[in-house]
Amino acid sequence: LAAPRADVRHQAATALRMTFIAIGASSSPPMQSSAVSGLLTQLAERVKVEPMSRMRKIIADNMVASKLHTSPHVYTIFEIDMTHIAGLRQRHRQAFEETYGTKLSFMPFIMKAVIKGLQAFPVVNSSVDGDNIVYKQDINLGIAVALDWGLIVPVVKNADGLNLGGLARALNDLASRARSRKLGLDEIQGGTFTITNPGVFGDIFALPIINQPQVAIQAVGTIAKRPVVVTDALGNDAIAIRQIMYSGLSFDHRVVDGAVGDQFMSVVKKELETGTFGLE
Ligand code: CO6
Repeated sequence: LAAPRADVRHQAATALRMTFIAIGASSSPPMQSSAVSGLLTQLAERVKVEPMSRMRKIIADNMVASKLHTSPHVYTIFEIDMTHIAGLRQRHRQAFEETYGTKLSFMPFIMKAVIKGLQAFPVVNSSVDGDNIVYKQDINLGIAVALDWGLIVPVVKNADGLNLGGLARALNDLASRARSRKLGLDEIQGGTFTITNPGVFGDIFALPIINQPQVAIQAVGTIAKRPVVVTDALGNDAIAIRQIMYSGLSFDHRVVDGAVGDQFMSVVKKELETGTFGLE
């Protein structure tokens, strides 16, 4: 069917608006204004209007509350050389899977490095309560998991007590149950810091919105081979192919100053570039 001409659509929309005004003035229950404007919009433009799902609405409300009404966001981006981690992963992948019965992706390494950063700078693992800073004694890592129908952030509780195998098991279990809608309410609560990995979609770097009541969130971009300048022990420069990742930290300037955000990221970077992760 051909779409009605714009003037016809406009006349229809006007007629419908009059009808709604008349209905609104009668004793029938008033129609919700969003439903009315949705119908009018459908008539006036070629669009499809659908109500937000419950999950979409919660995400929308939380994002507005965090960014506009709660945390003054500050951002920093670090370049991290993941060649060392890629090598560790390659060398230990098979034995790891045999020992722990789960795959070894980049994420458990990133989680471990983040834990080290949070231990060095506990304010990044805090919350704000009125005029108080609440330092969380446990490190509960929220991990953003993309779903076909939205986004959820299950929490690896007491992540600082887990080794690489424990982190990988917890992450893969939570992510797979998130995707099959089998998470309990307590498994999406109590996070003290969040990591999001939009790098799986090819994202170079991201500056995400803080997941309240936390004060920081780290995003990891795609890990890709890039030409970089390296300097050897004698001071000679060369261009080398390295596995580079850009990682963004969004933090709440009420309690985390720029220097602390950067120092936290320096610890994460150093750990990822040189740490042994209990593997070697
Ligand atoms: N770079 C390159 N390759 C990657 C990366 C990065 N950053 N991350 C994972 N991978 C690879 C990984 O190694 C796997 O490859 P193979 O080893 O060859 O199998 C593959 O991608 C799939 O990884 P997988 O998703 O299975 O596992 P991973 O443990 O790395 O991640 C997850 C688990 C739950 C974090 C992830 O699956 C996921 O859902 N990520 C999306 C997170 C998301 O949607 N975040 C919110 C939106 S983004 O907030 C955002 C500010 C904005 C933009």
